[in-house]
Amino acid sequence: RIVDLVGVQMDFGASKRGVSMGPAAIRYAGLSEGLERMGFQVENLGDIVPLLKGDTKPTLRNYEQVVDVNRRLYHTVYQSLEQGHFPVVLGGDHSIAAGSISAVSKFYGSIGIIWVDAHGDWNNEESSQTGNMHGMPFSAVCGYGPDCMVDFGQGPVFVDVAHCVQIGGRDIDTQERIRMKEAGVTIFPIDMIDELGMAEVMRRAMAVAGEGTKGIHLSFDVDAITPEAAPGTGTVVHSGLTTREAFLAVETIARSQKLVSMDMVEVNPILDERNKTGILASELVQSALGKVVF
Ligand code: DIR
Ligand code: MN
Ligand code: MN
Ligand code: MN
Repeated sequence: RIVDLVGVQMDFGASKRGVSMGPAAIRYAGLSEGLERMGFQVENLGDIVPLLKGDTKPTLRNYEQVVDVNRRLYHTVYQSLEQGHFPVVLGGDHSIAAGSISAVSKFYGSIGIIWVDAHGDWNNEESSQTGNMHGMPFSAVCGYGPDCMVDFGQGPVFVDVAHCVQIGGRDIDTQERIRMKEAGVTIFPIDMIDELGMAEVMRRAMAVAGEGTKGIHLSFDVDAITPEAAPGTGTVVHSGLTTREAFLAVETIARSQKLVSMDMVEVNPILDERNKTGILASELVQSALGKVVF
């Protein structure tokens, strides 16, 4: 099986700079080597680099650079899938999930999404308090806007919210929460993980995302994990997933054999401690692809 690694040096979707160096940090942590030890053939597609300048507006900050990168990522991921490869997208801020998921959804027609994140990423240009586009991709890929993030002239195929799961949420904006509930996303916020345990949450999540779909896309924002374990990210939120809960989540997805693509995003090396978060991200990708503990 061939894994395509594509980095996206994007930080224009976030308020803090530096998450653009995330792909390098995850690569330095030994991701290719680890995947090769697991028996994968790894094709390194290099990094997508944003335009130096572009248009912006208060409700969609740096939208021209964000849209341009997503359009290029869309084509890269689509080509990867056409070749029968497994695309792994390394961020970069989370706005890039719009391009990667658009490609997976267009290719398969019907997919499920598992979105692991402290945030909902379910804003659009009206509901967002910041205009930061990394807070919008989940909404965009499900057809709730902003459409510019997912419409590259290909005829976007939106993901059915009936197969979408949010895991680890604990910092959701007021309007965003209303929009998520109205849309009908299945949500396992952090307090529900406390109560049910991650094993049960993942059993339920796999049923929602996996049953009746051709495959699952995992979009993993490292800020889902508690800041003590993952300090290298731009919008830390206290009391998040433990590392073991995070590994249980991705190991469960791996065992299902339904994973067809993934993003690992929001690793910011400027804010990290000796690449702790980059190393964790690299390990989580390997586990999502089936690395076993014993
Ligand atoms: C906030 C923060 N909900 C926003 N979002 C994210 O700007 O829309 N932070 N994704 O990582
Ligand atoms: Mn996110
Ligand atoms: Mn987040
Ligand atoms: Mn269905």
